[in-house]
Amino acid sequence: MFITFEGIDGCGKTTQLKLLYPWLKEQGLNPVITREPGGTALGEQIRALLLSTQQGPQTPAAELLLYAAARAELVTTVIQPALQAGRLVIADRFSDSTLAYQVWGRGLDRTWAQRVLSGATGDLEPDLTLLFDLSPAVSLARTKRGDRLEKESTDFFNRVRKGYLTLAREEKDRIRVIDVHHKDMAAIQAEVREKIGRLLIKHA
Ligand code: Z5A
Repeated sequence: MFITFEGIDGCGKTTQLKLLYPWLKEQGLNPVITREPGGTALGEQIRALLLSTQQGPQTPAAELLLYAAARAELVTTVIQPALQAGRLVIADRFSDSTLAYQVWGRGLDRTWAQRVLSGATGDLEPDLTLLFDLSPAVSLARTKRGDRLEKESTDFFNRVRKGYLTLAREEKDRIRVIDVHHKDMAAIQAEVREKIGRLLIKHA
């Protein structure tokens, strides 16, 4: 099974993934946890480039292709082997990030982006995506706003959020939205466990 966590910067998804891990171990699972961009030696180098304020890509197309290159490496060398071995894989970001950030955020053509992603992932789709929905007004106050993406404007993050919510409307079965406004970490974690627990029971 393949699960992804998505949302704008500062939405709390990485915190939730850390809280989830011991619970999954208690359930007898030994999940593979990964993040994007990154998760492989090449991916971590691409990540450094993408987040660098000095060496990062100058064009949206180059940006998208770098995310896609990191993902191709991750899918082939980490995610698919783990899935084939029957492991649960959870990724902090996957293809929905590219659609939300590079298509809605940067304005790239969706059809082209989807063709590139299809080639990079071999059409791998998550079984479940948890979208942590938070307004940029709240999330950006939580981030350090130091890396290249974090320096983007509130308008940019509003477009990214709109992209995510559009994707969630289009794919109601796969993408489950968790509204994280005015909720503490424990309350959000209870929702995460409930949604993942259902999927685990369905696939037991
Ligand atoms: N990107 C892209 O453009 N295209 C792509 O295809 C992909 C990615 C894959 C990766 O940066 C950047 O690349 C990202 C999208 C873009 N850029 N942006 N902007 P990253 O990996 O460094 O970062 P990230 O994934 O965006 O976020 P993160 O650092 O992992 O943060 P988070 O998961 O969103 O949030 P967090 O670290 O769990 O929490 C943030 C803070 O809020 C932290 O201090 C927590 O203690 C606090 N927090 C968490 N939950 C709560 C609640 N409930 N209440 C109050 N405070 C909370």
